[in-house]
Amino acid sequence: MKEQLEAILRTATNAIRNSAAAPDLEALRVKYLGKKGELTAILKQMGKLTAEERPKMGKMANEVRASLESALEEQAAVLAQKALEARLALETVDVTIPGKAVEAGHQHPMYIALDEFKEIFIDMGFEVIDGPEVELSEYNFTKLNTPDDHPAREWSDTFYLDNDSKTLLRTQTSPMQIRAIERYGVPIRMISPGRVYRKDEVDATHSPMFHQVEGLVIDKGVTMADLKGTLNAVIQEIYGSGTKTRFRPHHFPFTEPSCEVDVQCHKCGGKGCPTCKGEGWIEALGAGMVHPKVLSGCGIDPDVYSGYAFGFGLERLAMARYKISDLRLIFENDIRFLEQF
Ligand code: 2NL
Repeated sequence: MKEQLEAILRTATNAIRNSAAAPDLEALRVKYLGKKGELTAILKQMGKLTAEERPKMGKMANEVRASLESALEEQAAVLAQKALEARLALETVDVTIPGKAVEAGHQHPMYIALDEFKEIFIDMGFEVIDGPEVELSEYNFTKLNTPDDHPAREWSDTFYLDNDSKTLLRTQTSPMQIRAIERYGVPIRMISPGRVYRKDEVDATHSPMFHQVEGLVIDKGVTMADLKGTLNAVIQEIYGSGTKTRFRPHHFPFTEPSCEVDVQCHKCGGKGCPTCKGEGWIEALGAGMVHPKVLSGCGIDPDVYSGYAFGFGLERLAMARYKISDLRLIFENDIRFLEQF
């Protein structure tokens, strides 16, 4: 019997130490220590022993049971630890895996140009003021000395929003300048950039929506010399110092006198080339002295105050600045185009 008990201790301990999972361990406990287990089977044979051997074998059997129970406990702890380690390994987050790159875009080239432009004027003490795109005809036309019968008010040119031609999509940003005069009074020194709308067919140089920047200065004693001096200074900033300009007489209903300002062609230096269409000059903007009727319409005495104003298309400026050949590229938002700036 002694040999049997020693054999059980050996094989059972081995089996326990080698078991790989908790259910195996339970099966071993049943196999050796259970009611129908091997150790129990041996104890049932105790009756056959002599009175002298019985207590010895009983003691030995108890020691084997205790030893196997503690082996089972130890192995259970080992397996639990292994299971935990396996789970942790499985759930590890690999912080070294590169993340998904966020593709950041950038400002649209035309707005880069606008920001540079605003900066130039802010440095000269101008304020930037914007306003509504849906306007009253009164502000878009009447207060700008463009009466009811003026051809600029044609239905064929303007997006009216009602049958009485009272509301419209502004055709210029000047109505906001009128609003600014009325709200803040004079003296005033401002620029007013924004979207404007005209019934034009889309082509390489036209779009029914485009951006305009207008400027306005009203104070006592403002003259055409201030207009020329300021615009010349701005053009040197935008087109490079030494750029030659030409002020040509023109007509706008809201200014008197009026002019258009050309810059000498940067490509040919004035000789004439495809860029300037053989002219040697490229039209940059329109300007003039604010019409006395516009001033008095805003409640300002034209005998005391005078001012100048100007306006130009932002797309055209950006196209010249970045050598963009087709206006449509500015609006199509083709990534391949935008990425170049
Ligand atoms: C052009 C020329 C111009 C103005 C805009 C203006 C505004 C007020 C009073 C008087 Cl509040 N004038 N704006 C003046 C001259 C020219 O724009 O070629 N625009 C597309």
